[in-house]
Amino acid sequence: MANYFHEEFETLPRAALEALQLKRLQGVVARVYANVPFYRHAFDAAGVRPEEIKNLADLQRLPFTTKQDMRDSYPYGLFAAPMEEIVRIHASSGTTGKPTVVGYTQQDVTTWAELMARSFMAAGAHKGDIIHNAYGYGLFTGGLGAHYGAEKLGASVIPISGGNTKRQIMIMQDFGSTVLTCTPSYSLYLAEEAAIEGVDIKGSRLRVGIFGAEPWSEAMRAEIEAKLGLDAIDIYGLSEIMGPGVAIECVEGKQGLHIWEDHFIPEIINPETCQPVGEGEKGELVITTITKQGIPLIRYRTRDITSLDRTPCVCGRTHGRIARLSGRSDDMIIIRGVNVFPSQIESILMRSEGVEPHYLLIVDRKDNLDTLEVQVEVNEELFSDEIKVLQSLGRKIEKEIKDVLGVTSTVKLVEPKTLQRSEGKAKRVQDTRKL
Ligand code: DLL
Repeated sequence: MANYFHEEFETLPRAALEALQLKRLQGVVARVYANVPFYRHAFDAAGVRPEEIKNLADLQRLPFTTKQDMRDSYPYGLFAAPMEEIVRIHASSGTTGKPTVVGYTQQDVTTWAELMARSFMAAGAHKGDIIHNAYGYGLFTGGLGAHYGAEKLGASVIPISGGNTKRQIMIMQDFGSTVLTCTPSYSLYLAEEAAIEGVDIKGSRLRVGIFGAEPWSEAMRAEIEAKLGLDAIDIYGLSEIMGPGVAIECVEGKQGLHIWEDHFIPEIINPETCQPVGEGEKGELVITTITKQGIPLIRYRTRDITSLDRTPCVCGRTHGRIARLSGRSDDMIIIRGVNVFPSQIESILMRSEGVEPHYLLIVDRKDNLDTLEVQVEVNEELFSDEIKVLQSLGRKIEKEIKDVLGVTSTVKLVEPKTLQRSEGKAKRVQDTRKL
């Protein structure tokens, strides 16, 4: 049987969970209507009054909230609590313009720590663990989010943050870290540096890795588990909604990420029509926060693509599971009209022997035609092989990309350790068309 942090809430029967959701939803809708002019105007424009939310289906009568709405209210316009009540501020960097700002009340910070502690337990971590937290500390929610959750769990947390990889390896060995928290790409970088230093990371005390903040694939999980000798668990979250700990896989199932439905109501919509998709179908994840005070969000469009599964899980948790996130609708690259997610290419690359999980997609436009170059590292052995062997592997991957995705590409197999490594979110796409 699984270990729970909040057994009662994590295993609530569906009917009780929905009753709780409705009560909390009614509360938050009334609160934002009273306190946030943006929502008052938006609900009035949609012709819905808070008291008309009588069941969970009524949620669909409310308008969506978008990242643009957050930008337009920069920095504090969507806050529903007075500034004196806000004890923490985080922000997500964003690639364009101003960051998206979020504020937490004391209660929000407590809820977050509890949900992260829940997430740690679902992943198989517990009191007594030594948690090596290599998510960046700062405005990014990864570092502090995991930190307070680890403390709430009662584990010992090493607030190492990102960077200085050699030192991280030494500390991990000397301090006896049992749990690693960082981006999946950084975990591989750590494994690679450990090998250079002659450290047997696979033989270390690490038992669980809790990886998220960027898309990764099932193939990458296999690679990480093989190189680091741990259970690699997928964790999801976004600063707008809370930070890490919105959803996580359970170590028993590793089949989708439980989204904590007593705090968040998930919906999956067709991003074009904004209508709900059929059960189990893929679409854009929309989340309503039902307990947040600082900045509650109603029907927030995450842009993340997934599906929702409410079939029972082996771990006994009753909260629905979202499928591994295949990418953001705005990370999707359109090459000659074909929609491509970097994670799809990653899956193809990872199937090839000798190919390393370090890659970069370069999209360009030549003579009005989009071009895709896939740069990927190969291991030493392959790289020192005959040029013919390399060429034939490159062609094999090109063919597979064409067969699976319908896109023509040029695959460039590059020398080991030449592509840029990242301590946080990996940069997988360089789209020079926009320049
Ligand atoms: O990345 C929060 C986080 C920190 C999650 C640490 C997990 C671990 P943001 O910087 O606001 O917050 O970025 C949120 O990152 O909308 C997704 O597109 C992406 N993302 C987060 N987790 C995953 C994941 C944090 N497990 C954005 N798989 C989200 C795929 C993910 N994408």
